Amino acid sequence: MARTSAEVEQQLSRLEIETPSWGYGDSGTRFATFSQPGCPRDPFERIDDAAEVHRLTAAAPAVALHFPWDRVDDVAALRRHAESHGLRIGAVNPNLFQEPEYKLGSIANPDRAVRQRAVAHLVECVRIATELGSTAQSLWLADGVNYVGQDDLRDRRERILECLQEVYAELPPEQQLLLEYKPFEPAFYATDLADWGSALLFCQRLGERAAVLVDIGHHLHGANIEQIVAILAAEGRLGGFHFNGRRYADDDLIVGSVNPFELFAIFVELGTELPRLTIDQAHNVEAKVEAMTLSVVNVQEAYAKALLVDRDALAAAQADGDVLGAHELLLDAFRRDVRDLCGRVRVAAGGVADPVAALRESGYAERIARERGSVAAVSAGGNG
Ligand code: AOS
Ligand code: ZN
Ligand code: ZN
Ligand code: ZN
Repeated sequence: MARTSAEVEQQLSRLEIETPSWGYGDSGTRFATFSQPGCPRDPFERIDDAAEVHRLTAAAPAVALHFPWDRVDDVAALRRHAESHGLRIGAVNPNLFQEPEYKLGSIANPDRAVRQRAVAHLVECVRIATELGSTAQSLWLADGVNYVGQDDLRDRRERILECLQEVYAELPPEQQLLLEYKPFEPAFYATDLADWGSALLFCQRLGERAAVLVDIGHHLHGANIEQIVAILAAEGRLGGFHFNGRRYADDDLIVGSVNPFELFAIFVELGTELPRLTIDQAHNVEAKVEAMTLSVVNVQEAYAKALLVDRDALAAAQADGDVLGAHELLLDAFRRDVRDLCGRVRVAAGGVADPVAALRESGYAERIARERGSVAAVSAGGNG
């Protein structure tokens, strides 16, 4: 039987999405960064923006942080600030890509001293996460090589494994180690953690609390992300998502803006066993808080539609070999208009029916622009 509306609403009200602190700051391409008025000036203001998204959607109670970008003298104050806004700290994201000494890699670097400093940063992030009450280290490695023969691919794997083992040994029991893969960029010939398989192999070598993080934009064209989800979930190694929209590569656009059917299919695959769901977007030209709000709404709608799938009928159609009958059950759910249903869930949880409209009416963007001012010019390319 299909779930009733009330059952769907009940399940949907448990959906929790993390928004990324870095998604509220200015970001750009390698060509330019267009600074927006009201751009948060520090981690506290980034948390304020995350709080606004949660106030409207009632589904974004956690904020993922990035170090050193979110570094402050008093880490406990950051936690208190988040909690005073009804938020908790989500995953901690160490930075292994910005130091000039990482030119040839961080934990895959041929130079042992560089690897040791990278590990020291990772261990420091474990300590920061503990202080913040965070339950995950979320690692993305920019490590890779640009040319055939540039470095020994097997040695690089060994170096990574050794370093990750050191970090894993430092993890307190409540923290997971999430490994994010990406096929290319910034390296163009061989990325050390290029796909879900490479990430999974490392996780299996590390231990039970290591799991794979799937970023929607980190796949080659035609990749079947929902099947990757099925495999990782079946292996107990699906650590979570970085949600965003992509058409070409790591575009980091609004979730569901390019391929809402894929997002829906991912939620169908997940069922009600949801892993950590984080948004990872870089807003270059769109209004940031609004973009993040719309992403949360799009995720809610995709999940609501997936919850409407008649699972019993689907299982029966699949068992009968009813190819299009099964497919049509998914289409039926995908075509449902769930906007009112999602609005009711948000209102019941203390949010609003139409978050994007409410955000515009509230004048939040104008207020932060007034209070925080603006960095007028176009600056050199920032990080996405
Ligand atoms: C990079 O492409 C990734 O998606 C990472 O998740 C990255 O760490 C994130 O954008 C924050 O820097
Ligand atoms: Zn605040
Ligand atoms: Zn990501
Ligand atoms: Zn990315």
